[in-house]
Amino acid sequence: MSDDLFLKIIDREIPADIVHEDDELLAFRDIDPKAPVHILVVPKRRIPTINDLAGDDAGLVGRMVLAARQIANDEGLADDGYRLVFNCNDNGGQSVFHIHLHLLGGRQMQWPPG
Ligand code: DGP
Repeated sequence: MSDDLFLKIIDREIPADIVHEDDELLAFRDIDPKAPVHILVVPKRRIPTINDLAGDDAGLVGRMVLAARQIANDEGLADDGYRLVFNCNDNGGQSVFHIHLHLLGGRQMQWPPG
């Protein structure tokens, strides 16, 4: 069994509230939401951090953003706006080492982030 939490969700070993699935991506609601809508867009292939992306992962990352945009639209966030975030390593606040794009919306975001 993998120790990668998000692979366990992808493999349905751990339940999650899934909002989107396709051949290469899964999106599900964050267990500890930081906004009224907080969804994680995750590639099914494990890439630990943004530092580990290869040049030919550009298409994958683009499709993660496009999936997040579609989900934001489906969640009714498009007009008011939303935030997309990748955290990387300690200073970035990354806690799960399987890249994921946070989609946050439903409230006013602050800048700069804490
Ligand atoms: P990050 O800190 O950027 O690595 O974000 C990891 C996120 O993953 C964090 O917001 C909480 C979420 N998370 C952790 N464990 C679980 C889980 O078991 N299920 C779900 N749905 N989300 C989880």
